[in-house]
Amino acid sequence: MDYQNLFTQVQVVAEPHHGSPLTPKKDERERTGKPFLVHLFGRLGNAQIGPIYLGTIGVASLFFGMIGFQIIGWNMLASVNWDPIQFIRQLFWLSLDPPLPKHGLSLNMPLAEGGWWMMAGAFLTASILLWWWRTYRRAIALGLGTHIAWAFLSAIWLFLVLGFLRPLLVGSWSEGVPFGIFSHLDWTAAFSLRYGNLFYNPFHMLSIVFLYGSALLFAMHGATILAVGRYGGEREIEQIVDRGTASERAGLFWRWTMGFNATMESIHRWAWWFAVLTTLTGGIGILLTGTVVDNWYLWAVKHGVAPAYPDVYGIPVVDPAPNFVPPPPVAN
Ligand code: 07D
Ligand code: 07D
Repeated sequence: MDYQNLFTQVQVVAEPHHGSPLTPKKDERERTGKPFLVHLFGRLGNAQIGPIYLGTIGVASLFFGMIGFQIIGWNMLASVNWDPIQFIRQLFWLSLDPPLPKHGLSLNMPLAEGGWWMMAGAFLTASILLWWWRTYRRAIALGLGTHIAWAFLSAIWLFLVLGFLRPLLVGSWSEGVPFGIFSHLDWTAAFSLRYGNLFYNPFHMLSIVFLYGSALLFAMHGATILAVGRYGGEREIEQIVDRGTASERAGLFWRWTMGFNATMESIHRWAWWFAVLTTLTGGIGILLTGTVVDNWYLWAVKHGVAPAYPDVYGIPVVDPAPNFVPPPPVAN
C-alpha cells in the first residue's frame, strides 16, 4: 500500500524526554512538570505534553492577560444587566468600547466612558509585550536564532498602530478599536468608509499581496513536504546533502513545473518575509490613514490610480468628512 500522508501520520512514541539540558542563568528556572503522552495530541502533532518553562516573565504575561480579559468579560456581562443567559446569547455582539471622542488623549475619564477600555488595553498590551520578551528569551536559552520573536513583533506593530500609535497621532483614544467580536468588524468597515475606501490604500494592497502570498506559499510548501513524506522528506537536514533524496525531488518538481525552485532553506525565508510583511506594510497603511491621507479614493484619483466619477452635476467630488456637520443630539 502506498504511504499517503494527508490525514494519516506516523506517531513515533518514545519515552517522554525532558528536552535538551539548560544551563540556567541566575534568574532562570528549570522546566517544570512531569511530561506525559496523549495519543490524540499525537495525531495532531507531538504526543508529549510538558514540561513547560514558567519563568517570571511568562507568569506576569499570563497574569496581565487574565486581568485584561476579565475587564472585558465583566464589562460585557454588566452590559446585559448581569444576565448570564443573555451574556452567552449575545456574546458576539457585546463590546467594550474606546473612550468618547470628547476625552481626546486624556488619561482621566469615567470608567463607563472609556476608562475600562483604557485599562483593558494597557493590561493586554503589557501581556503581549511580556509574551514577546518570553519568545525572545526562550529562543536564546535554547541556542536558537530570534527569528520567531522578530516575526511576532511585526504583528505587534500592527496591533500597536491600531490601538495606540494612530490614536496618539490623531489625538484621540476614541480612534482605537473596540474589544468585541462583531464590534471590531464594524470598526474595520467604518474605518474604511470614513477614509474613502481602504482598497485604494497602496499599503492595504501590499498587505493583501503578502497575506494571499502567505496562504499560497504555505499551501505549496505544506503539500510539497507531505508529497515527499514517503521518502522521509520531513527529516530535512539529512536530505539536503545527498542526491535522489526527497528533498531533491521536492525541488525538482517545481523546477519542472515552474522552471525555478526554492531550496530547503530559502522556502522558509520566503515564508518568514511574506508573513512578516503582511502586518509590517499593513501597519504603515493604517498609520498613514487620517494622518497623511484623509481620503484614499481621492488620493487614488489624484495619483492616477482610480478614475474620477463622471462630472454629472458640474461639481467635483469632495471628501464629505471634513464638511460633515453632525446633527444635534436627540434628548431621550
Ligand atoms: C487562527 C491563531 C489563533 C487565534 C485566535 C484569535 C481572541 C479575541 C475576544 C476578549 C488567525 C483569538 C481571539 C483572543 C477574544 C475578546 C473580546 C489566527 C489564528 C483564534 N482581531 N478580524 C477575527 C483579533 C483586527 C477582522 C477572529 C485580535 C483589526 C476581520 C478573532 C486582534 C482588523 C475578521 C479576531 C484583531 C480586524 C476578524 C479570528 C488584535 C483588521 C474576521 C482571528 C489583537 C486586521 C474574523 C468575527 C483569526 C472573524 C476575525 C481577533 C484585530 C479584522 C476574534 C485578537 C482591528 C475582517 N479577529 N481584526 O483566526 O471571524 O486569526 O471575526 O489586534 O472575519 Mg480581528
Ligand atoms: C490584527 C495583528 C495583531 C495581532 C496580534 C495578536 C491575541 C490572541 C490568543 C491565547 C491580522 C495578539 C493575539 C491577543 C491571544 C489566544 C488564543 C493581524 C493582526 C498582535 N481586506 N482592512 C487588512 C483584506 C477591506 C481594513 C490586513 C482583504 C475593506 C482595515 C489584510 C479584503 C475594508 C484594516 C486585509 C479586505 C477593510 C485592514 C490585515 C477583501 C472593510 C487593517 C492583515 C478581499 C470594509 C488591516 C492596512 C493581518 C491593515 C487590514 C485583507 C477588504 C478594512 C491584508 C483580503 C475594503 C481597517 N486587510 N478591508 O494580518 O493592516 O491582520 O490594513 O475584501 O487595519 Mg482589509
